[in-house]
Amino acid sequence: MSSLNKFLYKSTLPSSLQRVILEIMRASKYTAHAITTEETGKSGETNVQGEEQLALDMRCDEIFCNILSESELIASFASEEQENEVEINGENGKYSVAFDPLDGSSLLDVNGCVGSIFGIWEGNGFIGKKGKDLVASGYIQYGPRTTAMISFDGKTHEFTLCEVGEYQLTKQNISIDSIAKIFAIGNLRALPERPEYKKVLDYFLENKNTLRYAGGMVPDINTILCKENGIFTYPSHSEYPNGKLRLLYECAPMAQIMMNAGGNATDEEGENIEDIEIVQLHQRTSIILGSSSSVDDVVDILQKK
Ligand code: AHM
Ligand code: MG
Repeated sequence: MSSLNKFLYKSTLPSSLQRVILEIMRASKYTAHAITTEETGKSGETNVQGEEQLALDMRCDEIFCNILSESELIASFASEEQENEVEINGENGKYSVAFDPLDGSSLLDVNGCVGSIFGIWEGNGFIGKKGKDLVASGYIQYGPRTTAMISFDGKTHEFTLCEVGEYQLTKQNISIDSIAKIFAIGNLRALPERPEYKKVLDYFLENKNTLRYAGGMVPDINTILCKENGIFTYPSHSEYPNGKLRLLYECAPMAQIMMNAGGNATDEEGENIEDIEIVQLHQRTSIILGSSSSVDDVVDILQKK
């Protein structure tokens, strides 16, 4: 067994990037504690996207912001909970970090799994960058256990938070099959207006695929990586004409994590998520992600209409 610290130390990552990853993982420990111990009620505030914020959305955002603000390595950060990016050391910093401090918070009141997602880019700021420019990415799942998938250098690894408060390596070089047996089909509200999405559902049913849908992007994608096959779909519809999930905070990091495990991630038109340019901090995209050959099949069905 190797601790995250030792694993990073033995990697080829620059020590500055190792330190940024460790700072994010430090924030995740406070976040895990806050989720287990603090109130799950509403805050009375709404975020930039007009969504009602829970007190924990704000608390977890504060944890990430406070920890990243202390680091001399951070040029800027951007949070899904905030309208604008925050410059910390500007051009004197080395990395910019985008994060969703508490993804899937609508699952908190039912004690469902939630997560944090992050992506690290070199330099100052995010606009004009792409998912393929990420130097590291990851997510943390706060479930019965706290686990993390961290991706860099073309590989994705799982770590588990142990009793003594240290992340230990639990799975190295995750690799998923090209054909999905598990499916997580999001946004079924699109079905009445998108018959081609109904065909995607029929395709999974006809292939006798197994439904595993948690309703949170982190646990749904974590299932695919842990079971080493599967597909997650979240297409657009009239309520979310460009899809619901955000490119910067959710889809670009998740795409890198999945691609580094041998999977694929595209939008519903088949464009690679990692090739989509970030033109706005809160830009949304549709996403089809997971076992590569199944991603191709779903895009084909959606495109034939
Ligand atoms: P959030 O960032 O506001 O929590 O929204 C993202 C979440 C994802 O975790 C999940 O896949 C999706 O929203 C589910 O949304 P819905 O239940 O509206 O289909
Ligand atoms: Mg989110």
